[in-house]
Amino acid sequence: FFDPNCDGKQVMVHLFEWKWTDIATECERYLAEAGFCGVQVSPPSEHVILPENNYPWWQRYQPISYKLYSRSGSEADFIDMVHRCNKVGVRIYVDAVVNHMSGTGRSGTGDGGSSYNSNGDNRDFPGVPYSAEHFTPRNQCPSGDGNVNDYSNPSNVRNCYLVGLTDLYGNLDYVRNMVAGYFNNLIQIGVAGIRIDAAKHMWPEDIAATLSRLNDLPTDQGFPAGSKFYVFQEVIDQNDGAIKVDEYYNTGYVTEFRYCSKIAWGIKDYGQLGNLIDYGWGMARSDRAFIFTDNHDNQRGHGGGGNVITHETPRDYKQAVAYTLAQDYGFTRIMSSYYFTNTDQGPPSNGGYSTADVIINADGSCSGGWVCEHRWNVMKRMVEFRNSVVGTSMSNYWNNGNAVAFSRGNKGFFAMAKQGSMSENLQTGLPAGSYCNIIDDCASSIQVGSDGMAQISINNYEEPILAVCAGGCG
Ligand code: ARE
Ligand code: CA
Repeated sequence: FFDPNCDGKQVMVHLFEWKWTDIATECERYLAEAGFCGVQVSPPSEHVILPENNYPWWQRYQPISYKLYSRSGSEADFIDMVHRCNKVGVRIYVDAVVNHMSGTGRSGTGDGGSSYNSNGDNRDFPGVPYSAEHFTPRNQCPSGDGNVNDYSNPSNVRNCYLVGLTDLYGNLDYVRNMVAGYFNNLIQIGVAGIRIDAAKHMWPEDIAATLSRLNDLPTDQGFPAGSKFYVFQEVIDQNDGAIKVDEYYNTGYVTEFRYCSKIAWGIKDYGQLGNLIDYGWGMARSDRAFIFTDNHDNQRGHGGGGNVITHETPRDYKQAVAYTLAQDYGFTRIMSSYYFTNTDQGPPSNGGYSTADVIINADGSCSGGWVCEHRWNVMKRMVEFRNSVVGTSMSNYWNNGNAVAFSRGNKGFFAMAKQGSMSENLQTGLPAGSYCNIIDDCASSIQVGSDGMAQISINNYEEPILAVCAGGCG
């Protein structure tokens, strides 16, 4: 569960709410060449449809079956996407919602034709099928109203209903088999791994028992024999409750949300950049930490949002992502968003439920309401940098409060200047030679002497970043 199965590549992108047809094309026209490991896709499982809330993005976090019919497209579109992306070496990671089904008080029919009824005491999901006996018994949940409301109590967090979502009883063999069946179907199609949504609200032993039922990845989709599903688990541990990320180390990586706050502080106050990884804080060990500057929740104030940097402040955001990809902690994901004015607002649409195509402009940027951070030049270049320096650690760390620099072994060197300019003679750790800055597409370069020293100059207000690699990046 620990290998992302992408030939050592280091960065995944979340194409939040993109349609399967657009993702397939994006793998072929951009992601493969840019060196991305893969794509986290929005939940593909059949979900509630909520016209009364104007089809919010979060309707996909209320599954009604494990059929692959969602707002992003049909099962056939999904399979075609996985196959086309695998063919060009870009992996697909599914956002798997298996802690719960729909919210209470809902009924209807999904895109795959499955009916559901969670009104009153009904828990009918014939598309799986699940019925009332498959949901966590009320007497297992210590809260007064049956909902999660006490994060200091593991039974409350894991046995009660998260924001009113009907909680699956993961202790049952039946439930474990149904969830494992869903995952094995994804595996058979060629999906390389999953994000486990709301893993914090599931018992680690239930996750382990479910994953123990999984098959190896299929060799006919280009995976070496014996490859295992990659797993990263959404556990929001901000030192604010009883559940700790390290309870989940046996079943995969864990989301490290403290990193989001830390990088935001670091960009505001460069002096803090040296202290991003704080094991005293309980941050996950590097070979289990799944990190990102922001995600689909905290960029819009859901899921403990707040002090994070997003695409809305592009200059800061470029620095935050650049630093995240330059340093050596964790496995990294970058966000690709759509513009919104309302935090519930769904993706750009053709009116109603139908998601609009992503429009690619002649200069490679996006329009039609899609931000496409992953296509910004700084992000693209830093993906090349991270892939090029894999396996090295940070050294020659230098920070004067306004600018920061470090080497990645003898393979790469990175520098960044908060005010837009710097000029310092620094140890690069690189062999003597001339190296060009990939961030400005090699318009500038540095000359490293036989002692490894170089004059490091940055003069670029919008993108005050320098990244060079021995032998070129990417
Ligand atoms: C929606 C409505 C609710 C309604 C519910 C059921 O907003 O009002 O009661 O439906 O009908 C997303 C949205 C929710 C949405 C849900 C289902 O964010 O608003 O509810 O979909 O449609 C906790 C969890 C963490 C979770 C965050 C949001 O620990 O797992 O809350 N994140 C994931 C996803 C979300 C998704 C879900 C889970 C549900 O990434 O996108 O919800 O599938 C502290 C704690 C954290 C806690 C955080 C916020 O930081 O430490 O544990 O996160 O506060 O409460
Ligand atoms: Ca639960």
